[in-house]
Amino acid sequence: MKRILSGIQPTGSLNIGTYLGSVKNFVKLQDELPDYEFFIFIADLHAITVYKDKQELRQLTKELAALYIACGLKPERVNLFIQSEVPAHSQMAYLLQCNSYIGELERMTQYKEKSRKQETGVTVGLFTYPTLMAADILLYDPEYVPVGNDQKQHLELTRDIAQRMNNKYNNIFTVPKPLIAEIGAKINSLSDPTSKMSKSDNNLKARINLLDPENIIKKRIRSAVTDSLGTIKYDLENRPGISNLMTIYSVISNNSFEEIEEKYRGIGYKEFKEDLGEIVFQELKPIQDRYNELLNSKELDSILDKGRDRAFQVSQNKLFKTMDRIGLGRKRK
Ligand code: ATP
Ligand code: LTN
Repeated sequence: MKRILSGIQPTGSLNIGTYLGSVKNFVKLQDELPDYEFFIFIADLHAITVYKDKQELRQLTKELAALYIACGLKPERVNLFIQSEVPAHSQMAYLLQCNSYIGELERMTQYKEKSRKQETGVTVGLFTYPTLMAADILLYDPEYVPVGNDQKQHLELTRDIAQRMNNKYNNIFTVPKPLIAEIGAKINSLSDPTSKMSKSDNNLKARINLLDPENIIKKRIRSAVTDSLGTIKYDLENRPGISNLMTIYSVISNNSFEEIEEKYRGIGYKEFKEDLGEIVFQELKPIQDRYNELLNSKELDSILDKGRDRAFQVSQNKLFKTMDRIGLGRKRK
């Protein structure tokens, strides 16, 4: 069966950037592509590349799993699991590290940015992170990997490693393709609309979390940075603030930019922002209700058990096959 796989890091609560750029796309795909098997996992091993408090890491991991289901992932369609519960991920990462070059990892933009921002020591894990991500992917032979734009480079590296190993060891891996949502692929920060809305940004005003209450949602939109022109017009390069808000509007309401411009002709930011606050709240309300029901339920645990078991089966198989091709251990019958 053909497969689709993606991962998300438990580095902070889910915000509308990740939701609109990634989760929503996933929810759509599970229905649009009935003959694919889906895997989605919480990448907790990725999260510890920088120090995380133990309790917080556990809490966020569970919260994310519950939120994914609350956002509409169907457990009968998607294998949802926690990365660290499936040991083949770290084992495969080592095998891939022995087939990757320091130079290519040094070129990764995310590594360069994150290591620059890092005040204390930069860990080896942060540096080898893309090889763990490549392992996450190659273990499952997915045809597609839905990611945001920022992960494209990591996916290209994954493809390079796969091709390199396929040449050396006689076609072990499916070479995966990125699946980038056309619109909503990038939602930017509400306070600095030229950079990505990120869950690890220290500035709370920069984002709206899926679990934020109504008054905070509306307040964040009201105080979002725009410009002094006061017209509702999409122009990403020159007017990133209003264009970002229009992107959010468009992805949720399914209106095109032209339709939004038409609707708000002669109307200022204040009214547009009021409407957008309401639209975002209405989108998030049912998600929050379902989340509260799920968080400490047996249902969530059994979904994660089922996901882990299926992931274990597929990944362990692939790991053994790869070890065999490389010549590690005794030959398996
Ligand atoms: P961090 O701040 O820790 O880097 P993040 O907010 O970028 O985290 P991830 O867990 O790295 O979130 O991302 C999960 C998925 O959602 C990825 O595919 C990523 O590209 C996508 N994504 C994250 N933030 C956005 C955003 N603002 N707009 C669109 N897609 C996003
Ligand atoms: N690195 C990704 C999260 C991630 C992922 C993956 C995405 C880890 N492993 C495998 C797709 C496939 C991120 O930071 N968004």
